[in-house]
Amino acid sequence: MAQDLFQSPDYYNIDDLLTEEHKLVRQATRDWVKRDVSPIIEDYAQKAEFPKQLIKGLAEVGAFGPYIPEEYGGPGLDQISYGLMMQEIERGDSGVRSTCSVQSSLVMYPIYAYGNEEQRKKYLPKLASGEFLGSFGLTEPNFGSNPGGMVTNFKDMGDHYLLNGAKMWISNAPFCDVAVVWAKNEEGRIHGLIVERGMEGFTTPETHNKWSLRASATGELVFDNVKVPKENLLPNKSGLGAPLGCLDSARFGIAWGAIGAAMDCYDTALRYSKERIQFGKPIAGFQLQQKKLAEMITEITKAQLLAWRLGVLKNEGRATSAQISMAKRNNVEMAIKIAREARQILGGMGISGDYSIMRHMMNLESVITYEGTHDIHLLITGLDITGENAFK
Ligand code: TGC
Ligand code: FAD
Repeated sequence: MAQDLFQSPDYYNIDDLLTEEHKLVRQATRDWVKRDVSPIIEDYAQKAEFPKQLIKGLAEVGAFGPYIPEEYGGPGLDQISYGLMMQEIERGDSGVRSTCSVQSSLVMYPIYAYGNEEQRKKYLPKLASGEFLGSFGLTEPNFGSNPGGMVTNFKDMGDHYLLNGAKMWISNAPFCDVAVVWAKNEEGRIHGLIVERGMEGFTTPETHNKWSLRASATGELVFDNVKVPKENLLPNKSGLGAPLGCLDSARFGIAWGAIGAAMDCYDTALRYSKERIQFGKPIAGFQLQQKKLAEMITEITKAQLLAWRLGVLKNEGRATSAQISMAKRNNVEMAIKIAREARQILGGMGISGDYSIMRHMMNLESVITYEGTHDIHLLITGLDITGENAFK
C-alpha cells in the first residue's frame, strides 16, 4: 500500500467537544494504526489472513474492553473513548475493528454484565491482555436476522450441560480460545454459555472465499454433544434481550468505526484529486469532482455529530437501543456510499491495492449486513416511531 498520509477531517471543530483524554486516546490509537496496521494490512487482506501479530498492540492501546474497569484488566475509559478507538482502528481496516468489537462488546461485555465474579476474574484479564481471543455465537445457518428462532440447545445432565447445534458467520471463530454461545435450554429460554477451545466435540471450521473482511477470520462454531461445565453458564441475564444487549454495545462501536473508514476514503480521494492532472488541471478543479467531495465531507460531519451525541447519551446511560440502531445504520450507509464515490474519483487507480478505498468498500459490504442488516435497522426505527412491529 502507498504511504499512510492520513489527515483527519474535522470540518465543524468537533474536537472542541472532546476532552484531553479523548484526544490522547485517539492519538495513541491513530499512531499505532499508522505504524503497525497500514504498512501490512493490504498484504494480509490480499492473502485473506488475519494478522495475528496485531493482537499484542491492540491490547496495549486498550482496544480490548476499553470501558471494562481496571480491576478486571480493562483501561476503564468512557464510551466516547471507546468510539474514538473504533474509529481509528476501522480507519485502518474494518476487519481489525471487527476483532476488537467482538472481543470487547460481544465477549467481555456479556461476561462483565451477565457473568458472576468468578467468571469475570477468570476471563476478563486474559481477554483484555489478548492472551485469550473470544468469539460470539448468535447467528445460525437458518436464523440470521431472526436469532430468536435459534435451534442450538443444551440439556441439563445433572453435573454438566450437553450442548448441540451450530453457529455460522462467526468472527474470530477459527482461532478463538473462548466463545460466548447463545443456546436454548429445555424450556426454550435463551442463555449464554462460555465454551472453551479443547472441549470435546467443539470445532471451529474456517469460512473461505470471502470477498469482504478478508483480513478478519470468519468461521463456524460446531457443537457435537459438548459437555459444558455448569459454572460456564452466564447467570445474570437470559432471554433474547441478553444477546441483543451485547449488540447495542457493538453497534455503538460500529457507528464510530464506519466514520473511520469513510474518513480514510475521503482523505485519500481529496489528496488524489489535487494531484491527478487531466485536461491540463487537477481533477479537483472540476465541478463534478467537487460535488462528490463536498457531499462526502458534509455526510462525514453529520455522522461525527450523531456519534458524538450518542456517546454523550451512552455515557449518561440514556442511549436507547433504537438510537444506537439509527447511528449504526446511518453511519455505515454513509461510509459505503463515500467508499463507492471515492473509488470513482481515483479512476482506474481506485481498484488498486495501492490505495485503501476498494478494501474499505468491500469490507463495508459485511459491516452493512452484520450486527443487524440495514433493512432490520430501518424496521427498528420504524417500530420505534410508529409503535407498529413489522417483525411480527
Ligand atoms: P423482540 O421481541 O423485539 O425482543 C426480544 C427481547 O429483547 C429485547 N430487545 C433488546 N434488548 C436489548 N437490546 C436490544 N437492542 C434489544 N432489542 C430487543 C426486547 O425488549 C425483548 O425483551 P423481553 O424482556 O420483552 O423478552 O425480538 P424479535 O425476535 O422480534 O427480534 C427483533 C430484532 C429483529 C430487532 C432482533 O432480532 C435483531 O436485532 N435482529 C438482528 C440480528 C443481529 O443483529 N445479529 C447480529 C449477530 S452478531 C454479529 O453480527 C457480529 S458481527 C461482529 C463483528 O465482526 O464486528
Ligand atoms: P438473512 O437474515 O437471511 O437476511 C437476508 C436478507 O433478508 C437481508 O437483506 C435482510 O435485510 C432481509 N430480511 C430479513 N428479515 C427481514 C424482514 N423482517 N424484513 C425485511 N427484510 C428482511 N454473527 C454472529 O453471531 N457472530 C459474529 O461474530 C458474526 N460475524 C459476522 C462476520 C461476517 C463477515 C458476516 C458477513 C456476518 C457475521 N455474522 C455474525 C452474521 C450476521 O450478523 C448476519 O449475517 C446478519 O445478522 C444477517 O443474517 P443472514 O446473513 O442470515 O441474512
